Amino acid sequence: MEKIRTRKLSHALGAEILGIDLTQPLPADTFAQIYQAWIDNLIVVLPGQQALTPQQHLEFSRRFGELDRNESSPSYRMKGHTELIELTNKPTEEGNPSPSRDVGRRWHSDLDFTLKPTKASILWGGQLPDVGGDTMFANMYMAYEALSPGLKRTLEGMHAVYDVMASVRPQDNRDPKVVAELRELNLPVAQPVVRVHPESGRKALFLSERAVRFEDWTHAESQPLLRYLCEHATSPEFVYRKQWQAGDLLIWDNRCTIHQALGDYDKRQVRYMRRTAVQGEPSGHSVQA
Ligand SMILES: O=C(O)CCC(=O)C(=O)O
Ligand SMILES: [Fe+2]
Repeated sequence: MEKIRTRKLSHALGAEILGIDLTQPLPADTFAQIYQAWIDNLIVVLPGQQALTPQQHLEFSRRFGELDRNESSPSYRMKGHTELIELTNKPTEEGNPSPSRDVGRRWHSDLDFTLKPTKASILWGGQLPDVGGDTMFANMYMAYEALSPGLKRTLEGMHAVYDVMASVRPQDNRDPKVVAELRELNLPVAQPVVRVHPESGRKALFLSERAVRFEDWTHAESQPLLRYLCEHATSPEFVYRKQWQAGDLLIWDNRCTIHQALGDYDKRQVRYMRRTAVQGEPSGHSVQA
């Protein structure tokens, strides 16, 4: 059995694996090593996948589990592919602005605003601007472990209420039709603030800038602690900043990380990404707005 070689990308999280070509058959034992590297490092990057077709992207993703059909945001779907979304600033074939041009500008875990938050997200960089278009990731195990015993006890059993509207910043250039669609399709849910990772068995903080209050707390009561926890979790020592190369395939674990797409690039240049999402365990419950 050939052993894969990993190289750490930062102190907090991320590893790169070289020598994988996903246009070729991938033996089960090689996949098992990639999967374990992903569990251990939270993020795995497979560079050099320029030739990856949508079909190959889907097939590789299915090895992680059942894919999400993007019912919470149908506008981002790639034409003819329910399970693939396009994240790009490139105008549509009809010449309209891309519906996904400003997705992910606030810290979040994918589908944290639904009752089935994502397990793995698998993002392929097709075309990148000359500089920037980076994505930041934070290690939520580390964020949890660094809290005081007192705050850990307080958070145990608490839930945070997520509102999809909190994913949209006022300064973003979002399509009003897409914002209305997000609102209509996604009612508020509450998620536990501390989750036990089903595979590693470790506790992770589960919280993001899409949380608007704690359940059974008022907005005013919730704000200072929400802000503190998000700031804490995204401290530089828990963060990795991904600078993309075309052909990078990045797999992240949404159960123990949060991320943010920076938009730090010249919007006259094209950034074109495709992504799948692997369904996670059901989590949380519905709440009144
Ligand atoms: O475009 C990116 O870098 C990431 C966007 C995002 O939040 C996602 O793909 O889930
Ligand atoms: Fe995301």
